[in-house]
Amino acid sequence: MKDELKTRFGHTAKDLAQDFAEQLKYSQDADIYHTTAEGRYTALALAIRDRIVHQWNLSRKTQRKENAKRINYLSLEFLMGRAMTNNVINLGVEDQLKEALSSLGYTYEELADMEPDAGLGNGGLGRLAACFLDSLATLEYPAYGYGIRYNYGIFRQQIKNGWQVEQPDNWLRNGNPWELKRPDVVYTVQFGGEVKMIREKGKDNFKWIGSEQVNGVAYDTPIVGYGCKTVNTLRLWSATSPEEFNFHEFNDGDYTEAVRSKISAENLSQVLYPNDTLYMGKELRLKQQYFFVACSLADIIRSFKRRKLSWSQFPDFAAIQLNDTHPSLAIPEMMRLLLDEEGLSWDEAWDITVAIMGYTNHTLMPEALEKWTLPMLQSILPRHMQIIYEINHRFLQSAVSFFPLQPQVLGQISIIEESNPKQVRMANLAIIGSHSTNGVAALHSELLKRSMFPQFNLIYPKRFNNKTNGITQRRWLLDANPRLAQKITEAIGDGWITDYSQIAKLAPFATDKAFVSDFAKIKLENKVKAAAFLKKDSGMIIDPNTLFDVQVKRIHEYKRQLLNALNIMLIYNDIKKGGKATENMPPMTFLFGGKAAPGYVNAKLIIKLINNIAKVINGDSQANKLLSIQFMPNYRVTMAESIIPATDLSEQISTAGTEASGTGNMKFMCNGALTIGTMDGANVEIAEEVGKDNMFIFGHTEEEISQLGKSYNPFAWAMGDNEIKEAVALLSTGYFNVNEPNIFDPLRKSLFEDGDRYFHFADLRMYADAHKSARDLYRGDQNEWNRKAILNIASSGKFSSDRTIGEYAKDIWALKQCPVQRDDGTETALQDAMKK
Ligand code: KUQ
Repeated sequence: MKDELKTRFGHTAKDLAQDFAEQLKYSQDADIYHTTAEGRYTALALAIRDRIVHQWNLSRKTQRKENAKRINYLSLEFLMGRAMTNNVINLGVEDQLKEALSSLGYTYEELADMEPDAGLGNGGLGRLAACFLDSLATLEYPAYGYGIRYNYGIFRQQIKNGWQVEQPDNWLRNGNPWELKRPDVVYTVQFGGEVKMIREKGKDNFKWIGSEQVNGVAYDTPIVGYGCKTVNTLRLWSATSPEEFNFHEFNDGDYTEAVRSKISAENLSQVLYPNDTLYMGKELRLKQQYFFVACSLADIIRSFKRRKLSWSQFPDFAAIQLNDTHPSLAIPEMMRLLLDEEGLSWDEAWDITVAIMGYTNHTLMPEALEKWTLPMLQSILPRHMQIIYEINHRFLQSAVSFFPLQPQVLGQISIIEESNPKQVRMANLAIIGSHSTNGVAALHSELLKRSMFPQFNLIYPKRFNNKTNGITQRRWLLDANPRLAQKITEAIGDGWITDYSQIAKLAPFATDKAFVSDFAKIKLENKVKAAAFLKKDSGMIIDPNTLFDVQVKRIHEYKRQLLNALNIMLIYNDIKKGGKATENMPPMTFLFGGKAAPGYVNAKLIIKLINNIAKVINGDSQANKLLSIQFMPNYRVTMAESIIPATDLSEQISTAGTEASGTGNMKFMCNGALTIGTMDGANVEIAEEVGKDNMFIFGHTEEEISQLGKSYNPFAWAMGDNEIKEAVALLSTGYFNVNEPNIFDPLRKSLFEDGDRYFHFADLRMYADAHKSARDLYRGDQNEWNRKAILNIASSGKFSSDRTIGEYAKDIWALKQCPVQRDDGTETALQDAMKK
């Protein structure tokens, strides 16, 4: 019998076809001719997952055996997108799989296209976490990502009459074949109640007795490193009601109350808050934060305790990185666990906490700063509030010597803001309670020290550091742009896939006739593919034989989609007048994409304005020969993978000093788009790498903006330039909203009456001129354009998240790589089954 059992898990096309067919038959109860598209996708995903699980197990065992330190990346967002194509590439079975499926009469792309995006994030911050997981696994660092398994991710965006309409994103509707529920990994989290002091052995002990309990159950998703050696874990918590709690009320006869509290517990992990760079002090959000922090720390501590070491060694085995302040309750929670549960002294607990925690700041925007009102924190987390007070007390005492006789400075750096009601400043807590505070690009990190936290920098000069963001070249080039990836590999070998600094070897090919012409051909093919994607996705029709000018990112005033829109008005006006600025213009398609926070009125108005401009211009038989304006509904990771490789001109035009880093800028760069942008965020470093001559840099620098400051008069800037004046008149006179009077008044008001906070008019002339030089170059010298595009790719080596993660590992986490042997599990699947 033993010998007759056939093993699975092989990697030939035949093995894969066999397993796919078996999954269809046994997990979907269908044969290959009678099944739904969803069923085929799920069957294929399960067949692939089977090939990952053994290596996953082996990775865990190896990391444990080697006593390896592990990084625990705490993030309220992981914007993963699709898993299938990424996993297939990293497993190294793409060719075999295509063959297997075609032998059964299916196409791989068709099945892969059935997968919904895992949209558990808003924008750059969540996608950064996803890129980091890919790099951590590929570089073989032991790592867990911890977050929330939201039942609903970022909303699906529809456009109706030009307005954004939000639809729920029920991404788990058909189940999720990539995750494994771990019913045995479950922790109980409490809220509310009160803190009792119990005196024991001459020591005060605090006992927190909550009034509400919620269970967190782990759902694990494997994170496959390229080459499938290390497979790490993304562990997401789902909230359920604790059994006992229900039974209690059930037995009291209050069935409805039991059901109600069960539902209320489950509310916690229902939905991702759709605000990007915008803080809203909602109680449910605070509970989400504590819920996932408490489950994650309990899990990290359980895993440390298995090693049976002393607490002082804890920081040698675990590092915790806080992705923004969203998980900053980890600091008081760690203190609570070490003090109240483990009985350590304050000083012991504090040293451990500070040594383990690292904090990444992602923004300077004041409206994103998290400040919980003290009464809310107090009522939901009474013990944490006590601990925060004690942390603050000790901190302020130690800070006095830095600022003698300056009580107002102490007031600024205090964790507690003496407002009414009082507020708890989570960023201050995060800086004080961690050994490292990093920004996400050089300029941003400088500004953190210089303008946002100068006093903290004085107290803790060694804590502040920079970790310039990066992106994974495996998803954003190898996976998203396979034809270009293939060309690059033919030119310089495939070392760039895991060592992206090697992309520099591409530089000489910028003037290689054959390579340049292949590059141009691939760009056009990608445009044709992107056009087909958009046609299918939203019925949109665009012409691949035009310059693709793309601005895709969250809609936010500081990102200045409005600047782009104003420039389009200038261009339009010039075309109508037969002016000079457009006389030799190449035909262009302006593509916009991005979601607005549902409560952000001006962001939603910007979407409406773009759509109205599109309607007028696309319907104007004179203008539409040269101009097509498109708003692509429901921008998401999967759309980015299609549109970015097709882009000629990448719009990165935020007001200098406002975009912490940007990561879309890097994705465009490595796919051979030229950047038109300001000296903001990582654009500064992109300019350093590729040279300003190979970009279209414009606008006031951060210094110049801050010098303009209060004396800035947008009206004078706008009216002093005749063409801008005419374009503005289009907006003011309602040219784009003849049937909807006054709807854009709030935008006009923000520009002219409220002082144009983001300096649109200070930069518009320079932007228009830079844009014209881009158009001229594209029209006039395709070879030169392509040379610059290829130089951009060749200069993008710095912007791999592999580089970023290497720096975090060395400077912040003291983390070592832990190599895992590759083993396809062909034999052990059977051996394990017979082990018992
Ligand atoms: C804030 N802050 C609250 C959700 C997201 C937030 C809720 O992080 C990117 C940067 C980018 C920055 C973004 C960010 N998201 C900051 C946020 O705006 O510039 O590239 C990753 O660091």
